[in-house]
Formats: sequence, C-alpha cells, structure tokens
Amino acid sequence: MIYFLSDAHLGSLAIERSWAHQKKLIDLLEEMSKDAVSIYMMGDMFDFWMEYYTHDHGKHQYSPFFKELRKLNKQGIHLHFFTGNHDLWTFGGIEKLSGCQIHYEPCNITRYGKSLYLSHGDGVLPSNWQEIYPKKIARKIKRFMRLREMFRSPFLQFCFRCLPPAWGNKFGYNWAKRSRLKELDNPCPYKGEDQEELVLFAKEQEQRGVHHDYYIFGHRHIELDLQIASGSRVVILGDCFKQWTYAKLDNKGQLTMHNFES
Ligand SMILES: [Mn+2]
Repeated sequence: MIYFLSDAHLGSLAIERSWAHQKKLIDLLEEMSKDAVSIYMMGDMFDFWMEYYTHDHGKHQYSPFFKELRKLNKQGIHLHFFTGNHDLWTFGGIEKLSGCQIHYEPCNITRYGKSLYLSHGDGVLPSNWQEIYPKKIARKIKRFMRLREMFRSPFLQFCFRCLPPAWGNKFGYNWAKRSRLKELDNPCPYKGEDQEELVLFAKEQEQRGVHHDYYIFGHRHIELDLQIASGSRVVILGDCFKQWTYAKLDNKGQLTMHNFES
C-alpha cells in the first residue's frame, strides 16, 4: 500500500491541544505502517518550519513526530516529504531528523501500473488563469504568486535564517496563524470543476497529451475525488487537523480516500 496525507500544520497556534494533535498524527502514521510500502506527506506538515543558522529550541516540540518517522524508516518504509508553502524552508534539517526523501518540486511516479502526478498544489495553475478568473480573483492569485516568489528568494531566505530563532519563529508562527484563522473565518470551499485551479491544471495537462491516472494534491484543505473527461482522477487530500482524510493506493492500482478516527 502507498499512503498519501498532507496539511497537518503541526505547531499551528490556531490549533488547540497541540500535543493531542501531534499524537493523533503519530497514531495515523502508526496505522499506515501496518501495510505501507511508502508514505507520501504532501506538504504543509508543519505550520511554520525554518532552519536557522543557530540552534532553534522551538523544534524540540516535534521530537515525537520525528521519532516516529525514524522508526518507520527503520522498518523499511519509504518516506517522502513534499515541501508546502508553510514549510519550504528546509535545508537538509528535515531529511536529517526524519530520514525522509524531500521533494521541493512536483513529481511524477509510476506505481502498480498507474501514473501519478504529485504536488502540494500551491502555485499550480492552468496557463490561461489570467483570462479565466475575474479581476478580483486574478489579483489575489497574483499577490499569492508574488509572495511565493519572495519566499523562494535565496537572498531573503539567507536573511531570515540569520535571525535569532525566537524572533523568526514568533513572526513565522503568527503569520501562519493569521492565515489559518482567515481560512476558518472565510473558508474557501470547492470552487467547482470550471473554477478550481488544481482541476483546471489537470484538465490542461490531459488536453496537452500528458496523461496521468491520478493527480494528487494537498494545500486546499478540501476533500475531492473527481474523475475528469480523460478518465484521470483529481484527488485533493483534505487535511490532518480537522478532517483527518488521506488516500491509499492498493497494489492493484486502486486509489481510495479514507477518514481517520482514532
Ligand atoms: Mn499549503
């Protein structure tokens, strides 16, 4: 079995009972480990992750999570960690602490005869997005893309990594909390087949003749399993703090969505 999960947002100041949250995530990984060959964590596992040039005591809170990952790794389970838009600032630290293979970019894999396209989903857009969205939404997307570009600037990353971790974390966790609260206040439900960026992206790929059986994304915090015209399925994983949803690919190549209740 291959498992896919995303968006745990560990450490979020907007999630109450952070220990219980982390514990439940560990329970879920433990459950998966019973028959997992690989586990794909599809981004934003942390609400804010930054690796500074000096020691960051704030990371100790994640020791149980990393301990679990090392354990699974030792059992021979292949662990994959995609960076999201909240935890892209890893420069070898997560790999070292967990034994995960880190993916900074989307990737294609073939497993059990099926072709899969995997991406966290931030910044994934159809090429004609400027034409299809009304001005107001297009402006919002543009702002997000500019911010995304900034987050990826090596110079700005260097500057942030020089900060004392306590300062950087205070800023980072509060920034992330604001975006979580904004989402709670103003949730953005599934926009429909003709508006949802990730669905439009998949459709465009298929029209161009790039075929994948499954497109798997996180990021949106909605659960979606949609078959599009080409027969491909677009799967958005939900999250691991409220909905506790994940996907499972069995050895016949069948992909199913599940809900974890511990
Ligand atoms: Mn995200």
